[in-house]
Amino acid sequence: MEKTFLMVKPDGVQRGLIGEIISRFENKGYKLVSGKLMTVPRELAEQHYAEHKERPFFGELVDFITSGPVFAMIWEGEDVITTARQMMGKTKPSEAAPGTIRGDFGMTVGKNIIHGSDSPASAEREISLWFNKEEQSVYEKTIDAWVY
Ligand code: DAT
Ligand code: MG
Repeated sequence: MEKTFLMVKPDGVQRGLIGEIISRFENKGYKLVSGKLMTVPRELAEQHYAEHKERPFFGELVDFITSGPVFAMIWEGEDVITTARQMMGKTKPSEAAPGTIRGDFGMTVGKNIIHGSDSPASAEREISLWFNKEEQSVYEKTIDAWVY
C-alpha cells in the first residue's frame, strides 16, 4: 500500500490544527503509520526543501519551518500521495478550493499549514529523511475490510 509524508507546519501547530488535520485523514480512511511533534534542525529543513535551494524564498522557508515545532506524519492507503495533495489544496491559499485544508485555513503562500509529498519518489525520499524504520508501525485496521 502507498505511503506519504505529511507535516503540519509551525503555523498549523500554533493554530491548534493538528487534531483537525489528523481527523480529516482518519475520516477519509487512511492509516496513520507514524507521527511526532518536533522542532526541525536547520540541516533537516534544508535537506527537506533542497529542490527549492535556488528560489528567492528559500531562506524564509527554512526560517519558517524551523521557527517552532511541526507535527511530522506518515500516512498509508490507496493513492494516498495524490489524494492527500487534493485534500491539502493548492500551494497558494488564494487558489486552494474551499473544503481543502489550505482553502479552509490558509491565508498566505508562506504560511500554508501543511506539507505533503508530491510524487512517489519524493514520498520515499521524505519518509526516510524524517523517520527511521523503528518509528513506522506495521499493523492492520479491521475497518479496512469496509474501506476497501
Ligand atoms: P507545495 O508545498 O504545495 O508542495 P512547493 O513545493 O512549490 O509547494 O513549495 C514549497 C513551499 O514553499 C510552499 O508550501 C510554500 C513555499 N513557497 C512556494 N512558493 C512560494 C513563493 N512564491 N513565495 C514564498 N513561499 C513560497
Ligand atoms: Mg512541494
